[in-house]
Amino acid sequence: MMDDLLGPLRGPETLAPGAIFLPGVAISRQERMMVEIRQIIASAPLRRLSTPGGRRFSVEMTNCGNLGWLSDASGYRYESRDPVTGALWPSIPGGWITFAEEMAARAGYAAFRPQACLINRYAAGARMGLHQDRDETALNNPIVSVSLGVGAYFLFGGAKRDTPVRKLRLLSGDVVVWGGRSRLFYHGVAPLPADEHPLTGVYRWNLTFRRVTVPDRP
Ligand code: MD3
Ligand code: FE
Repeated sequence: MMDDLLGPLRGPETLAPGAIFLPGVAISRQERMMVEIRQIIASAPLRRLSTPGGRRFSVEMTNCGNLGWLSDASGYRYESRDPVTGALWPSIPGGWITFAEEMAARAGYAAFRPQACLINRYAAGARMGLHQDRDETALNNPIVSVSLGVGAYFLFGGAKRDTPVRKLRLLSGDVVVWGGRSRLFYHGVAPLPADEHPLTGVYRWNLTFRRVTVPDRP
């Protein structure tokens, strides 16, 4: 077996109830995705947001989609316009939507239709502290995460802040679908190592596809 060269086999794996790890499934699309990211950030520039408490995120962020995630002194929320430009957020590229929907379907969430894509960029030392994603009303929908570029350690805990965290190495092209009972689990990202990747140079990018609102019922 070639296992000794490739390391442990990386296949679909359930990390926690409702959380499915799909290693490498975006590799064939990652180059095109980076081209599309560059187009998006040309109209919705990356920025370091402020927390409601007045600290700044070390991660640079922007959004595409009908809604974008924001944080400032007024709190965390989703809005349809970019406060930097005053314009609507750029559209989510069509290929990203079908890909995110297919990944969600593979994890058992066939009805997932994303409205927002948060784009995070990590340079060396950038991190994301332990938090829950709870600014979405549509909490019965999963979040689909795609990692690109430099590898990072993702930290995932449980339903309470003091649940011990497990570490998961996320490499370029890895996808994780977080839904069901893990949707409100605490999670974060350890400081990015000073490293390089041929696709992205010194950076790690993460895309998270999100359903924010519950569809209206007739
Ligand atoms: C687990 N981003 O933007 S994505 C975030 O790599 C965020 O940039 C990280 O956490 C990153 O909010 C991790 C994976 C992720 C996203 C949402 C989750 C994991 C999750 C929601 C619940 C549990
Ligand atoms: Fe998060």
